[in-house]
Amino acid sequence: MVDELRHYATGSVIPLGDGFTGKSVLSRLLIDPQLSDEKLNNILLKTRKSYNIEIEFSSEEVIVDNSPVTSTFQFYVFPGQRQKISDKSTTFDEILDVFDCFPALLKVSVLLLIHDVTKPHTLKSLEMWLRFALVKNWIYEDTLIVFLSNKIDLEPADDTVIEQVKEVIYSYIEDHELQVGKDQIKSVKTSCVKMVGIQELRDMIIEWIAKRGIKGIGIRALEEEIKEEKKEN
Ligand SMILES: Nc1nc2c(ncn2[C@@H]2O[C@H](COP(=O)(O)OP(=O)(O)OP(=O)(O)O)[C@@H](O)[C@H]2O)c(=O)[nH]1
Ligand SMILES: [Mg+2]
Repeated sequence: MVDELRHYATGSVIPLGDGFTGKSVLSRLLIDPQLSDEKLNNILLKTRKSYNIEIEFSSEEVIVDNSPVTSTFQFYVFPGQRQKISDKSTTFDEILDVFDCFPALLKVSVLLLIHDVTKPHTLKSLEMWLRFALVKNWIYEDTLIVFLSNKIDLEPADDTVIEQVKEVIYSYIEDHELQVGKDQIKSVKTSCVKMVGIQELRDMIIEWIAKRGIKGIGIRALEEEIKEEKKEN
């Protein structure tokens, strides 16, 4: 009886990358990929540089092993800047300090490493971002790592570079003796302007969290379980 009822899985998603690579815009599109052209233009034009944490979430039902699972992903988007630009501006490290003990940030289900294909320095700094995630112990055996080449409407992404980056990510994983397989390191090419790769990435995240996220069962299922336990005793 309980098996027939809905199960739930949740997971946190953290996009990491330099400022202006597209973390905020991408996260907003992943939450709602079926948006109108007008809403898309608004998001592209009106998203401002982040100076605080941005939290977004979305749920979708998927079938896992013939059972429905409600997969909920929560985005925690930080500012990309690590250097102080002015007295009033806040940095990644300052914002993270405030949220450091937040339970959802103790284990990250999906880590998005994002770079802007038109700016080679944003690719180089991904090693720094990955090291940061490792130091924080965000990566564990149920983490999916996705390397994102964003803004491909402006320049094509280089497949050779993508494969090399995935190898580098894996070598870090091996050095830290983490139980993360090579198949847990993926890549997606995206364009927020042309809405390329967004649905693919969303499906990847939803499915991963449904299968490997933090499991729970709904209130109805819990009630049903308690009733069955009472009957048995
Ligand atoms: N051409 C193009 N522009 C994009 C794309 N994705 C994002 N942008 C633009 O890039 C700029 C930066 O995007 P944001 O999402 O604010 O970048 P961010 O990584 O959150 O930046 P910080 O908040 O400073 O860390 C915005 O002007 C976006 O409209 C894309 O795929 N193609
Ligand atoms: Mg931002």
